[in-house]
Amino acid sequence: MTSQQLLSVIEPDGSTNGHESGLSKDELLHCYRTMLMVRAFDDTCMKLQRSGRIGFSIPNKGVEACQVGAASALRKTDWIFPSYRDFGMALYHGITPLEMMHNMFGNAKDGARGRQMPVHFSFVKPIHFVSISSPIGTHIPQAVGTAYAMKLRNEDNAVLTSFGDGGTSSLGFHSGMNFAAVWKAPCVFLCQNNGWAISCPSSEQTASESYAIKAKAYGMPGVLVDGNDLLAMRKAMLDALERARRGDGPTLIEAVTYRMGGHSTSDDPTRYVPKHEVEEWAKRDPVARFERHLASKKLWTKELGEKWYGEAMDLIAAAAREAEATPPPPLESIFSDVYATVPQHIRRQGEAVFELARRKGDASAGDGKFPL
Ligand SMILES: Cc1ncc(C[n+]2csc(CCOP(=O)(O)OP(=O)(O)O)c2C)c(N)n1
Ligand SMILES: [Mg+2]
Repeated sequence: MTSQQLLSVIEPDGSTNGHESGLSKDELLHCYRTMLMVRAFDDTCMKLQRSGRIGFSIPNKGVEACQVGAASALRKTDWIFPSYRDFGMALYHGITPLEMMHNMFGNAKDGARGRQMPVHFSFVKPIHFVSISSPIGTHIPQAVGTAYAMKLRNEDNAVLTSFGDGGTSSLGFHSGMNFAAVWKAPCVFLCQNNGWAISCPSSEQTASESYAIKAKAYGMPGVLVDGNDLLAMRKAMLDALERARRGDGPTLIEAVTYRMGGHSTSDDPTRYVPKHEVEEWAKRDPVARFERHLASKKLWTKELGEKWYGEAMDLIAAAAREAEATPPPPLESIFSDVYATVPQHIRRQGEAVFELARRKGDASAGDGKFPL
C-alpha cells in the first residue's frame, strides 16, 4: 500500500471526474483504434509464433492504455526511448503494422535488416522512436543524455523513456534518474508497473512503498497513475511534459497496470501467476474502460468495436503475408551495410564467406546447417 493518491480520470461508468482530455472526437477514436490495433497485432503474432513462422513476440495485452495515453501527449518531434512492450507508442504516431511486421520477420525491408530480434523496432525516421534495447534499463541514461543535449541546444523537444517495474532495479535507472534531476533534463521517466518482471512479482522487486516514491530521493516529482485509464495517463504525461519544456526538469510517472499475458512467447505465465489475479485485473481491462468512456460520449457501440477489430485483424494479416513473402537481406549486406568502401582485408574475408555459402547453401534461422 502507498500513501500517495492514484491519479484516475475515467469513472467506472465511463464519465470523467472533471479533467478535460483536450482530445477531439477524431483523436479519441484514433486512441481507441490504436489500442485495437495493438491487440490485433498481439493476437496475430502469437499465432505466427506458435505456427513457427516468426521466432518471438512480446504480448501487450493489459498495458495498451499506458502506451497510447502516454504517446497521445507527445509531439511528433519529441523522442521516445521505449521498452520492448510499447507497440502502441509507435502505432499511435503513424508507424504501420506492415513496417512492424517487416521487423518481426527480419526481412530486407526491416529497418534493422534482420539484425535485431523481433519486436526490437527502430523507427527514428519519420518519428523519433529509438531502437529497443534488450538489456534492461540501458536505454534510460541514453534518453537522459539526449534530453540534456536538447537542453544545451535550446530545443523545445522532450524525451520519454519507458521501462518496467523490473527496470527500476537496473543501474541505468539510478544513474539516469540522478543525472536527469541534477541537469534538469527535459525527460519523463515512465515506469509501467505491470506487477511482474518475468516471474518476479513486484513485491520482491522493491521494498519501497511504491515506485513513484523513488523520485523523491533524486529530487524530482513522482506521480502515481492508474495505468489502465488512458486519460489519466495522458494527463500525467501532459503535466510532466509541460514541466520538462519549461526547464523545471524530469518527472517519474508510475503507471499501475497489469500484464494480462505472458512475458513473451517463450514464457508460460500459468506456472507462476495466480489465476485469481488475472481474473481480478481482467475486470479492469483498459480497452473496455475506454470503450465505456467513448460510449458515454455516444462514440462507441459494440458493433463498432467488433467491426474495427475485424478490420485491424485483416490489415495485420495482409501485413504478415507481405512481410513473410519479402526476402531476407542479401548475405553481402553484412559488409556493404557497414562500410561505404569495403576495405581490402574485409573484402577477402567476405569473398571466402560467399564462396562457402555458394558451396554449402545459405543459412535459415534455426536450421543449424550453415557451417559457420
Ligand atoms: C540487464 C538484464 N537483466 C536481465 C534481463 C532478462 N530480462 C528480460 S525482460 C526481464 C524482466 C523485466 O521486467 P520489467 O522491467 O518489469 O518489464 P516487463 O517485462 O514487465 O514489461 C528480465 C529480467 C535482461 N534482458 N537484461
Ligand atoms: Mg513488469
